[in-house]
Amino acid sequence: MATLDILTYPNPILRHKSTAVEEFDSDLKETVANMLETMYAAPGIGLAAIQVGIKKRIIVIDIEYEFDDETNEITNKNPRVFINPEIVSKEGEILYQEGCLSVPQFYEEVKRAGKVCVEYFDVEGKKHSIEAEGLLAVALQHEIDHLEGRLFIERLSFIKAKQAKKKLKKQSIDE
Ligand code: QAP
Ligand code: CO
Repeated sequence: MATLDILTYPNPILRHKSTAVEEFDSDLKETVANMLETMYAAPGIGLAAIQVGIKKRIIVIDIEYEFDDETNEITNKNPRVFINPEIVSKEGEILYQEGCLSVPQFYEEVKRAGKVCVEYFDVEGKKHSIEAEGLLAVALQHEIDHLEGRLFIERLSFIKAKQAKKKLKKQSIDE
């Protein structure tokens, strides 16, 4: 296993549309394992393959794990893997303060569907569907956006998007 480098805004690769996984082989399992390791190391709660430069429709999410300050170890891991995910229905609304490992140090509220039904495959190629609400629904929509080359800063209101671009531009000059 290895941690991978995370691409950051404004890297144009983050704009690419990812393509479907067709072979559920050992390469896929290795990619998933590396993505999980990268997410936990960051630390983050979600990661799409394109964020580590892999143009495949693969997402990992863990919204449950905690960090134990005494042992310096991650506990209560609940890694979720979604291959070729598809939102088949959405309803309601949720406003959530989002961040992104590819847009470090920047957080802003985004409005999304409050509840989604997502069909996906596991690493073995078996099909599943999940109904998600709250944080998991937000995470799924945020990560599925990455597969389409879309970042959460494009989902902000026009005025907030402008402020965000200005701030991010300044950050990349300053650093
Ligand atoms: C996407 O985001 C997400 O700026 C995952 O300096 C966002 O893991 C899912 C992070 C909101 C659900 C709700 C961001 C870490 C992590 C930063 C992340 C940073 C360090 C973001
Ligand atoms: Co993101």
